[in-house]
Amino acid sequence: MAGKAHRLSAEERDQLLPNLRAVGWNELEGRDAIFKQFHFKDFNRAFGFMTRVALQAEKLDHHPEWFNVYNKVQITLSTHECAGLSERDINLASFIEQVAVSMT
Ligand code: H2B
Repeated sequence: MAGKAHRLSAEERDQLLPNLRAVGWNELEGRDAIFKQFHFKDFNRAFGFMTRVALQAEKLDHHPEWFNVYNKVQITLSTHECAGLSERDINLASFIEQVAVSMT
């Protein structure tokens, strides 16, 4: 991972978050993180999605917080290194969206 993560500035948020908001990502209350819940047809789809995200997360060395029950996957993204939202979260969320679209 090149460079140190920094918390996104207000200007960076204005620029980077609208696209993610438009597809259902929201900022958490009381914590500098973004959240989205996904629904799939069944557990196989949900876990296939998680597997693809997991491999990319490991490659990026940037990992989601997530919770799965059957066909539901809840994901929270935040960067421990800067205790808040960084560009790494935006990039991982964009990747997650691509995978989700291909799994539905
Ligand atoms: N994931 C997330 N979400 N934030 C981090 O700061 C982070 C991570 N740091 N995965 C990585 C691993 C770090 O612990 C290693 C040592 O680079």
